[in-house]
Amino acid sequence: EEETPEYDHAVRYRDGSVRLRNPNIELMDQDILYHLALGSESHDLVEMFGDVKFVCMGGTPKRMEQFAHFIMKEIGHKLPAGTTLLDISQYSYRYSMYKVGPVLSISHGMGIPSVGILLHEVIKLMYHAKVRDPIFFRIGTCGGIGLEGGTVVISEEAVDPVLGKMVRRPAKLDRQLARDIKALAHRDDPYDTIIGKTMCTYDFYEGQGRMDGAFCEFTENDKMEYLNKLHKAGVVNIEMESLSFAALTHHAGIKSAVVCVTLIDRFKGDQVLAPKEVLDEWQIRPQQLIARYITRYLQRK
Ligand code: R2B
Ligand code: URA
Repeated sequence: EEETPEYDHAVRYRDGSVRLRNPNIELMDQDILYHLALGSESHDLVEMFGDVKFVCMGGTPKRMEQFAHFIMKEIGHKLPAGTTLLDISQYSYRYSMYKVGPVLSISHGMGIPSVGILLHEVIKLMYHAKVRDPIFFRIGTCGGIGLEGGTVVISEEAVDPVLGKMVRRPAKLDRQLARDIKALAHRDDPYDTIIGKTMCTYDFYEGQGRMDGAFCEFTENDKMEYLNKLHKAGVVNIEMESLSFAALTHHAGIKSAVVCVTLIDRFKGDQVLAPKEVLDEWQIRPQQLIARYITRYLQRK
């Protein structure tokens, strides 16, 4: 078997398939992936998911359903005659999951706990299905700091706000993957695609220095000082999942990237004011970039 350069016996088997750092799992008679509505005994996970290579996650079920249709077109995948795309996890009533050939498209909800629960189960799914060297992407939205709305940001790392100070946790994203994705931005795209630091928060309102929540205990000055401090520290965008996304995929030895489009420049306001059609158009941008990556990858094979 060929070894990948990042081969690590703690997190990979020799053939590159995902290994769990939890000895309890293989001792269990069955493993129920509760929030995915799947189980290791009730389903043939190798048969269903063994060919997966890319796991793409984003906040909403609708966007991830759209991405599934989009990537199907992009990679020229055909569903078996008489079938339609179905939400594999529909009976979990929590997350939605679509499979298009080697691509999984899954909604993760909002915030670190939600994406964290999902990642535990998806990483276990990779293990049960014996998936080799999967690559995980988060394709999402964010607030920009000094960036025009519609800018695409590829995270170079995720940082954590702790009492206004930024604390670095081992939340590593794959820098080479970030550069490879960046290289796929088209020169004539009518928006910027940049690499930068992403701050991950536990709240959308006060947690991101917004003054338009149900409460606000700080002044406009405090807010501007806060945003300036972030800007100076090199933070270009704020969202709510990158930290656990980076930490958990890294801990599992899985390559990952976070690509988000900015919906607003936080130096200019708090409310997301762009019309729905504009927001929809913006949200396709990270999807297009990742679709280019996946398409290239599959053509290389
Ligand atoms: C971006 O958008 C959501 C909040 O509106 C949150 O999930 C995030 O990270
Ligand atoms: N998502 C966030 O977390 N923050 C924003 O400002 C916009 C989208």
